[in-house]
Amino acid sequence: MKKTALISLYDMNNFGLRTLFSVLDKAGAEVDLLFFKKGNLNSTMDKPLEKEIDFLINYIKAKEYKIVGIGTRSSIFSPAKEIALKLKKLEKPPVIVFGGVQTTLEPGKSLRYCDIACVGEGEKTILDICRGKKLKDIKNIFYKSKGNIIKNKVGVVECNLDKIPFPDFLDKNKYYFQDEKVIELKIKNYKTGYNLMTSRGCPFSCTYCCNNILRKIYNKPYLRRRSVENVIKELKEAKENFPSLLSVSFADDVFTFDKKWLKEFSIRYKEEINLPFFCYVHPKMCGEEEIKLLKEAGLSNANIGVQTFSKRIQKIYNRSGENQDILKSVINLKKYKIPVTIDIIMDNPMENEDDLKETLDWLLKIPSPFILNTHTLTHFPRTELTEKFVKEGLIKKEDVEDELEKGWTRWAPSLDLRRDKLNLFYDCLYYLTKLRFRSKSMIRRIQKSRYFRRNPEKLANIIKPFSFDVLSLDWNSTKDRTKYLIFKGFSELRNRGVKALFLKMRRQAKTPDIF
Ligand code: B12
Ligand code: SF4
Repeated sequence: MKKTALISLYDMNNFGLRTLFSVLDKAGAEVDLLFFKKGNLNSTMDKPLEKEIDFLINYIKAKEYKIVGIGTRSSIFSPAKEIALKLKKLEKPPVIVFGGVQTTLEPGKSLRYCDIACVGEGEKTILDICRGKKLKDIKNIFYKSKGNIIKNKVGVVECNLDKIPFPDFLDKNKYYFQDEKVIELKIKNYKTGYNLMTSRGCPFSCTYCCNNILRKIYNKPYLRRRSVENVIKELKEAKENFPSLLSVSFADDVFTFDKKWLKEFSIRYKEEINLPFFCYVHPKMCGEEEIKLLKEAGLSNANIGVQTFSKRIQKIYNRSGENQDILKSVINLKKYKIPVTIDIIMDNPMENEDDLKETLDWLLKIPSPFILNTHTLTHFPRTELTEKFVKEGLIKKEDVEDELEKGWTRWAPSLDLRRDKLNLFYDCLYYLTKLRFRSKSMIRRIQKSRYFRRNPEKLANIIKPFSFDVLSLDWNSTKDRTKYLIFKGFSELRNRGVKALFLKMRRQAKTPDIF
């Protein structure tokens, strides 16, 4: 088998590449997983310096990899392109394979830089490539041959997810590249949180989301789930491998689909794993029964994608459902004392003040406090909404995410001064709704203020000092730790007690910066 390097860009987790690593490693291939830079704690990223890319290229050259596979996402497509272009200039360039969501959406664009584009899931594909199978016989790829693009059968999926090996989180053959340095990973004794997915695909098809188009590219069944047995097995291994584990995070797009699965999971997770966990829920699949099951299993916090309360925009997003039911889901989560994060999408050029008002009215019906992330609408390639916006002239082709790369700097930018005045004004009002000691009449008064409407940046600057972002905390700084105690500590003290709170803070402070 050919010596292979897999490159993860700005993502230390990357289940996709860690799974491909497992597949190759188990088949006896010589394979390394190279993590090129990491994202910032607040989910933004710093662009790579040219010398950092050169350092990586020299490393690849010295190691004489025959195949280099790069995972691509739209928001960080440019470093993939730069690395590939530089690799191509080497005297003996490796075969360059691109995969991941961006390449699946736009394989033609990827083929401008790589030799083989993996369209869809890559477990079988990467194995076939490393084994040197003839390209014409490999499924899920487009490739170049004599100046032509050859399109093989793509979108082929593994129906039984239990057959796929677990992503490999161990330190062996994993290297981290940052600031012209290569660091051998030694995370065994530091890893406090374990992330995993129990499913692939999503039951919904929101018009702005990649699932909207991926479900058309992938063969059926698009939505698949691992057995509870298989998930518990992975978690048991994780507990053995990482003695410091404190929590689990399920990254499934929607964790709460399939009540029968949830019932079995809830009992076994509590009995056999018993660690607090996080998951994403969907307002349409988050009734009291589901919440009760999750709470019994150990759900410690959840994220619910509301996106908008405007009925008109919900239609445009293909997110049907009654606002009353969404509200009920959020209230139920709070009833079971599950801290909840609500996601709202802003900066939609089709949204007018009536839509923004409708969202504000409903946010005011939610008992505070809650966490609210106001995201910016990102135009991912080929989704129904992006195509509609381009066609109607609301955005230009350069605004599509594989060109614009908004995700580098603007993922959940609450109170982001780059917003237009109306969006920033409502962002401020939304922000006020989540505060513990909010005053509805004060929010309504501000809503009527002509001064703040004209100068929303002034309002944002007044509110900003009250904002608190756990993710960007420096746990070694006394100032930040005190801030944490003031903003979050009291609720944690109430939920878990003094000992657990200080243990958590000490563990976080000891955890090296790269995790
Ligand atoms: C978990 C997650 C995260 C986590 C961690 C990532 C991780 N993997 O652990 C965090 C929070 C860090 C994150 C961050 C971001 N994410 Co995210 N994330 C996801 C999520 C929910 C799961 C990703 C995943 O692991 N999927 C399962 C694996 C098995 O699938 P996969 O990665 O696609 O890999 C398979 C194939 O694509 C292929 N493949 C992948 N790479 C390669 C490489 C080669 C060489 C080959 C041959 C094949 C191959 O084989 C894999 C196995 O079959 C997805 C949604 C989703 N359901 O996929 C969004 C998703 C990938 N994220 C998205 C976005 C936008 C982001 C951010 C840009 C947001 C931001 N600004 O912070 C960042 C970018 C981070 C980065 N550096 O890439 C978008 C990407 C859209 C796009 N067009 O690119 C998605 C699709 C969500 C969505 N529906 O819009 N994310
Ligand atoms: S529910 Fe979430 S992951 Fe699923 S299609 Fe809608 S936005 Fe995408």
